Parts: sequence; C-alpha cells; structure tokens
Amino acid sequence: MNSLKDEIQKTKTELEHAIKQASNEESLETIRITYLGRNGRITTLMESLKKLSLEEKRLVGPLLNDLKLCAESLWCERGQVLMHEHLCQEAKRQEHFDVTVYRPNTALGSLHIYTHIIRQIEDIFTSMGYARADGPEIETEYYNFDALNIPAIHPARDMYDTIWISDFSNMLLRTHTSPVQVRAMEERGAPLAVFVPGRTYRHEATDATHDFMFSQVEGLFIDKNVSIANLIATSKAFLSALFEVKDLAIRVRPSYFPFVEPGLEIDFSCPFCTTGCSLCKKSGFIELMGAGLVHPHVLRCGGIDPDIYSGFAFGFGLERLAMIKYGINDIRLFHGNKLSFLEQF
Ligand code: FA5
Repeated sequence: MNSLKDEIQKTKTELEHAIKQASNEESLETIRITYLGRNGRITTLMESLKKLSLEEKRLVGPLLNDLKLCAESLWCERGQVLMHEHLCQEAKRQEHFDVTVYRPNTALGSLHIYTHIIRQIEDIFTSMGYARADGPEIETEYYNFDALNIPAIHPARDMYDTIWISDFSNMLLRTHTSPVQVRAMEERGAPLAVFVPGRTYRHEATDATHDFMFSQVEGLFIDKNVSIANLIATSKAFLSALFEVKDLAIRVRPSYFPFVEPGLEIDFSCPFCTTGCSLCKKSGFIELMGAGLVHPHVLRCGGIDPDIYSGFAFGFGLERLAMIKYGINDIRLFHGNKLSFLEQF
C-alpha cells in the first residue's frame, strides 16, 4: 500500500512538471492521454484500487480522487493560458500588416461596359462643348409624344411600342431620349448644346439586336443659322473620335421623324472593312442614327422662337454602337450578368 501512495505522489509531481512544460495544444493533449486517457497512468492507478482491502481503499481512495481532480484542473488552467497566449500572438501578427506585400490571384472588379462607353462618349461631346443633360425614365405622354409633334391620333405613335404605367394614366416609360430635348430647352434656353445618354423602353420581343430595355444617346444643338452641314460635321467628328478613324465617311438618307424637318438617317462607313463584311452586311455602311433639323413645333414647346433659332438633333442606340466598337454579337449580354462577358471590359 505504501508503494501505491509513493506512486500517487510521484505521478502528481511528474504531472505538474509536464503540464508546466506544455507549450501548445498538441503537447497538452498528449499529457491528457498519458495521465487521464483510458489506459493513462491515473486511470490505471484507479483500476489498482479494486485489488485493495476495504480498509486500504478508505485510505488510498481519497488520495487518488484528489490526484484525478488536481490533474483535470491543472490541465484546464494550462489550456486557458495557452489559448490566451495564442490569441495575443495572433492579434500582434495582424497588427503588422504589410500593405506592400504583393498578393497574386486577387480578383479585381472592372467597370461595366455601359460605364466604359458612356465615359468615352461623354469625353468626346464635352470636348466639343456639349453639356450632359438628363431626364426622367418615367415620362409624361406630353414630353414623350405631344411636345415632339406626335399627338394622340398620329400614326407615328405606332413606331414606338409604348409601355404605359397604367391604363388610365398619361405616364409611360420613355420610348426614346428625345423627350429631354424639350425639357433641356425649357431649363436652359437658347443657344444650347447638350447630349443625353439614358435608358429607354419599348414593348418589343427581344433578339440579338433588340431589347425591351436599351439605351440611347440624344444630341441637341440650337443656335442661329444652324444647318444640316453642322449636323453632318458633328456626326463625323463624333464617330471619327469614337472609332479612332480619320476621315470616316458618312451616308445621309432621307427619313421621317415627326419632331425633325427634314428628317434623316445617318449611316457611317464600316470601320472594319473597305469591301464589305458581315457586320455591314457587305454594304460598306452601318446604320446608326435618326437625325434632322428640329421641328418649329418642338422649338415652340421648349419656349424658343423658331424665327430666330434653328437646331439639329440626333439619337442613336448606345448598345448598337458598343456592339460595333467591341464586336459584341448579342445585345442581351449587356444585362445578362455573365461574368465571362463582363470581365472583358
Ligand atoms: C428614335 O428613337 C428617335 N428618337 C431618334 C431621333 C432623335 C431622330 C433625334 C431624330 C432626331 P429610332 O426608333 O429609330 O429613333 O431609334 C433610334 C435608335 O435606337 C435605333 O437606330 C437603334 O440603334 C436603337 N433602337 C431602337 N429600338 C431598339 C431596341 N428595341 N433595342 C435596341 N436598340 C434599339
């Protein structure tokens, strides 16, 4: 029995020493297994109690219980100390954050293609002295149609498949950016030079070149003695700058829009070929925008006297322009949120 008492004392001394030496979680776990595990030294000592007489059990039992409790509490305390030390070290490590360390494979975001193309267009127009103007996407029937010389009975309304806000209101989603013409005239008066990039909506089936939500860029210039020559020169300068092509040829065709007189459509020489390619459908020209000299009715609605001032206006599809510039073959990619597409810009 005395040898058992000695063994208990020896185990306690060695355990205390081992726990003091433990420097990390792994060594602490090894100590737990060595002393308190299923075949551990304290567990084995407990087993040996069974062989003792009742009298001996009364004497040695409490010593063994004390040893077990002492081992458990020393083990827990040391664990908490180690955990605290680890947290302090981690906090210190994070304090020393080296901002110059190069991190490969860091994913960087990129600008959306809309932002890219609008910024380029903005740079070109502002360099020509134009100011940016904006208008509401939920528009009144008056600005979208009536002020643009398209009264309710006018067949030209059929050209714009309109999305109305409700059956009984005169509010709609603007079908083009042209309503900002009259708004800009009212707000700024003449002379005037503005460009208007913005979203437009039409109740249309979608395909590779049509969407129900797309964007247009409107241009409006008003001064004294403005002529078609000014419109042609401006269109040429804008397209040459955007496509970085010197002396880009344009083709002017007669067309009809109720808010301009005369009305034109402007095509530009294909910047990708000289003899005809799939983009220009082998014609050498790409259709781009509606344009013309501002109709006197529209000037009057904007509070500008058509006997003193004249002006030109044009409107083109922003996505169609970006599709040509970047070789994109489907307009639906612009809103598709496909990362493989967006990451290219
Ligand atoms: C207009 O919207 C006139 N407001 C343009 C204008 C402005 C004429 C100023 C005269 C003076 P149009 O409906 O043709 O015109 O549309 C202009 C351009 O918008 C088209 O050439 C095309 O590039 C683009 N567009 C029209 N419908 C869609 C559509 N569903 N999806 C994508 N782009 C479209």
